[in-house]
This record gives sequence, structure tokens and C-alpha cells, in this order.
Amino acid sequence: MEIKQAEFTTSAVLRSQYPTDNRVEIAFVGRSNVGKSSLINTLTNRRKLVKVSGTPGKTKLVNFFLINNEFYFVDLPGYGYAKVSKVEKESWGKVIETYLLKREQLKKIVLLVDCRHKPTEDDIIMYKWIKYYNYDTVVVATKIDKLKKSEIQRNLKVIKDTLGLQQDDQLLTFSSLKKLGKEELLQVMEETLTEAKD
Ligand SMILES: Nc1nc2c(ncn2[C@@H]2O[C@H](COP(=O)(O)OP(=O)(O)OP(=O)(O)O)[C@@H](O)[C@H]2O)c(=O)[nH]1
Ligand SMILES: [Mg+2]
Repeated sequence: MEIKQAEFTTSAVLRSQYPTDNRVEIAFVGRSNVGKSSLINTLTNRRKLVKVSGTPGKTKLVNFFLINNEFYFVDLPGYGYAKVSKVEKESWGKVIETYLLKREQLKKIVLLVDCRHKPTEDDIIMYKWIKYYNYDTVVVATKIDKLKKSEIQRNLKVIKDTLGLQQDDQLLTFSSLKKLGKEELLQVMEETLTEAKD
């Protein structure tokens, strides 16, 4: 699949603010600073479609981007940023939960984890949540350019074991910096769209 068109559609907090045209949605979740915005920009060949933040934890809204006039990328707020108040953390949790609850057109959740670190407690909660609600997921280990070749397999195993990935969960690697893993992830998305049409 090639992404030829990507445009920001809307930012939302409440369900009533989400698009209502029933197009397929592919959502991106992960810890703040994991590289979510960068990954979306890389996939869409746009340098500034989504703001890449120097200050982590900036995106507190659910952002919808219309792709190829066909489906949506949904950028969810990054979780687990240490330097925010408990109240703020709870409000983010609510924003994410509100979106994930019974979103019929949501056909794939891309869960991003930093390839260098063992998934955090928040990542584990997120993964369990995705599974509990029966969404299809693909886990993407980001910033793979930061690892030596010899370290990659070992780190992927830690991610797999810590999250307790199931057989049918895909695990991919990605680097926005080096533009690695793009084709594989786009392939997963194309399959998602094809399945949604059946
Ligand atoms: N080395 C390397 N750095 C990356 C990569 N992707 C993102 N970064 C850096 O990581 C930082 C965070 O990137 P973002 O894309 O803003 O991360 P985010 O997950 O959207 O963060 P929030 O919106 O704050 O939750 C930035 O300084 C990026 O330049 C990558 O593939 N490799
Ligand atoms: Mg972001």
C-alpha cells in the first residue's frame, strides 16, 4: 500500500466529536515519547503532519487523520509520562478509554513500545486492555536504529515475554530516523483494510 494522501480531520475528546462516516480506523497507542507522531509522519511521507514533541506528553486529544480518502489513522494520547499530575493522568486514561470502548470501525491497534526498554506496567495494562476488548493488534518496537544488530532479537524476546504476546499478535520493528520497517507495517495495514471489506 502506498499512502498518497493524508490530512488532519479533527481533534476530539468526547465521542460526539469523532467522525461519523464509519470509515475503518487504525489507532496508534503507546507511551509518551515512544515515537508515535514520528511513525505516523514516516508512514504518510509527511514531515509535519503530526507534531513531534520536544516536550513529551503534549497530545491529550484523539486526533483523526484521513488517509487516501479511505480510512483514518487515529493518534491517541501518549500515556505514562512521569511529570504530570495524577489528575492529568486520569483524564488521559479516560480519553483513551472513551475511544477504545466499542469502536466498531476500529480494525487494528498499533501498540508502540521502545525497543530499548522492557515494556512498562502501563504498556502491559494497555496490551491487556486491547486483548480484553478483542481488538486486533500489531506491536511495533520503535527506534530500532538505537540498537546494535546483535541486540535486536534479544530485545524483541523481552518485549514478547513481558507483554505475553499471543501467537496471532504480530511484532514488527521500526525506525523513523532510518525509515526502517515501513513497508512491513503498511502491508499489515493493507491486509487490515482488505479484511474489513469482506
Ligand atoms: N533515534 C530515533 N529517535 C526517534 C525515532 N522516532 C522518534 N524519535 C525521537 O523521539 C522523540 C519523541 O518522538 P515523538 O514522535 O514526538 O513521540 P510521541 O510518542 O508522539 O510523543 P508524545 O506525542 O509526546 O506522546 C523525538 O525527539 C523524536 O525525534 C526513531 O525512529 N529513532
Ligand atoms: Mg505525539
